[in-house]
Amino acid sequence: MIRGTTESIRRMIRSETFPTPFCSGCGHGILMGAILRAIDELEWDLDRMVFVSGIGCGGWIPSPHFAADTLHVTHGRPIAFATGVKTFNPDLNVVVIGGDGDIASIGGNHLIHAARRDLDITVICANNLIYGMTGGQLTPTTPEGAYTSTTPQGNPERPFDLCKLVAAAGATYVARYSVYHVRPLIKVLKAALQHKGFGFVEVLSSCPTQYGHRNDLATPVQMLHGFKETCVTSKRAKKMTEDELEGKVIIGEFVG
Ligand SMILES: Cc1ncc(C[n+]2csc(CCOP(=O)(O)OP(=O)(O)O)c2C)c(N)n1
Ligand SMILES: [Mg+2]
Repeated sequence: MIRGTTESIRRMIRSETFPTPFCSGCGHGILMGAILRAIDELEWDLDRMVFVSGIGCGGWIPSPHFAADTLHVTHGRPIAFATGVKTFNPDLNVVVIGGDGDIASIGGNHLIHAARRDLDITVICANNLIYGMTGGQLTPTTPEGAYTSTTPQGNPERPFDLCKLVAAAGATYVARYSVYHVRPLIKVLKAALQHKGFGFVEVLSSCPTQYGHRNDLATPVQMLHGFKETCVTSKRAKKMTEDELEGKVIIGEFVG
């Protein structure tokens, strides 16, 4: 098997599950491809991996698409289930993939305590800034002022910076990129998978259907362009003033 080819990626997908349930322009498909490419480049055996996801569009990324053992569990509880899987089977590579609601809203407490324990799992948060699957309600990561189905006059709340949150809680590998930044994203996914301890990757993902069309980013291209404009690397951010950083999202490897 030659790695990095369409064939080597296809063997990791249950073909009967395609096409995916994602809307056109959804970034979760790009993230799905990046995760599979990371595993392919590492030459890891899917039989030694378990993927755990909760309810939400982000939860569809591994389940039922990955040709591996997948647990599709209660909304907000994938890290709790993953804790059990890893504790009982310490030799398996356990990967949680879920949305910002799943991981950081209803599942927020599991997130910080798994980070505090430095549990040896990888958590990939597909952050589309919204509850995508249930109609576009705000989440703890929705930017201040953003329009959602439950904040028609703009979000009055301050969002979590998930990377700062898990780093403060004790995570030993932390990184963030968007689905626009595919090559560096694959690189940090590989690092997080290989990391011994709690590895966290936040991935800004596009949701033109529920988020974009309410926030002047109605097309898939506008959403990706938005990530290109909004994201600044941690290296560049160091040279920017607080005013210049207003409204920007810092990307890169923060811990590890
Ligand atoms: C215990 C429980 N609470 C609420 C719901 C309803 N629910 C299902 S998915 C979801 C939010 C999905 O948002 P997110 O996790 O960000 O994933 P996305 O669809 O945006 O990828 C909610 C509130 C549920 N299924 N179970
Ligand atoms: Mg979401």
